[in-house]
Amino acid sequence: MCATCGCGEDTGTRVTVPHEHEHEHEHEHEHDHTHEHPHETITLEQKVLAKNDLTAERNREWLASREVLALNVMSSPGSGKTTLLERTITDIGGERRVSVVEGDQETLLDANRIKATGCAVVQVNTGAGCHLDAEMMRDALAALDPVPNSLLFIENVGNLVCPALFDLGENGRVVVISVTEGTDKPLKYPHMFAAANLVIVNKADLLPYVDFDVDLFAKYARSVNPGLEMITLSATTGQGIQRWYEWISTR
Ligand SMILES: Nc1nc2c(ncn2[C@@H]2O[C@H](COP(=O)(O)OP(=O)(O)OP(=O)(O)O)[C@@H](O)[C@H]2O)c(=O)[nH]1
Ligand SMILES: [Zn+2]
Ligand SMILES: [Zn+2]
Ligand SMILES: [Zn+2]
Ligand SMILES: [Zn+2]
Repeated sequence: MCATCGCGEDTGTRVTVPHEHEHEHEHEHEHDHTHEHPHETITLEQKVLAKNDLTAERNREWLASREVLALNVMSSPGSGKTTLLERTITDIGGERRVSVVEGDQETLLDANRIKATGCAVVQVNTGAGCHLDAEMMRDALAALDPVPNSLLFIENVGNLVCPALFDLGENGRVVVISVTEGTDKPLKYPHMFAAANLVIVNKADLLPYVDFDVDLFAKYARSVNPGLEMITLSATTGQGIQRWYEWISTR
């Protein structure tokens, strides 16, 4: 259960037993239930989000005043966020100053990996929390103090749910999905994909070994976010990664 955002509280959640039959057919048989098929929704305390949005707006102004481009990178645990950032910093860090805010419940492991690339980094540990919020971002910005005209990556806590709901004041949202996670993720976690500006399909080197369907995935993702851009790449082999760098340079 999430202690920070209230997403574990039972407000707005429903338990639904799926039908045994598909709904392609006309229903000629009698039903003693209605045919509303509620989707599970997350209802957050409006006050929590309103307060967060206010702080996020201040963060955005602060970033704009320094002309810092901040990209919020979100994914499930292990999709390859840190690996992608390590490679990105190594490849383009010479052209443009880069710094990183790392979010994890515990440990400095990711911050140490980023630090090893020579990049400025701060780690935010959220303890019981499952996402970064705008106050954490504000504190991280104060500690990191990114230089003007630089690029700032925020690696959010590995979670496809709550990070989607908390504006940090970033300029862009990048969702990373790896090909081992399954084609259906946009349908199961629509909020995350609806909130994204770009989806990176990572671990493309593993495509020959898994049943991930890139085209179907794109179709699902665009069903919740029609204008969504998508780049398929491998953070370890580097295949397809140039398009990611081009995307950053157009922001
Ligand atoms: N084959 C393959 N493995 C990858 C790729 N990118 C990352 N990995 C591996 O996936 C594992 C997780 O990568 P991380 O970069 O730590 O993932 P993360 O999203 O930062 O994980 P959390 O911070 O824990 O949420 C590691 O073993 C990586 O080596 C890729 O493109 N191809
Ligand atoms: Zn949560
Ligand atoms: Zn029915
Ligand atoms: Zn990581
Ligand atoms: Zn949360």
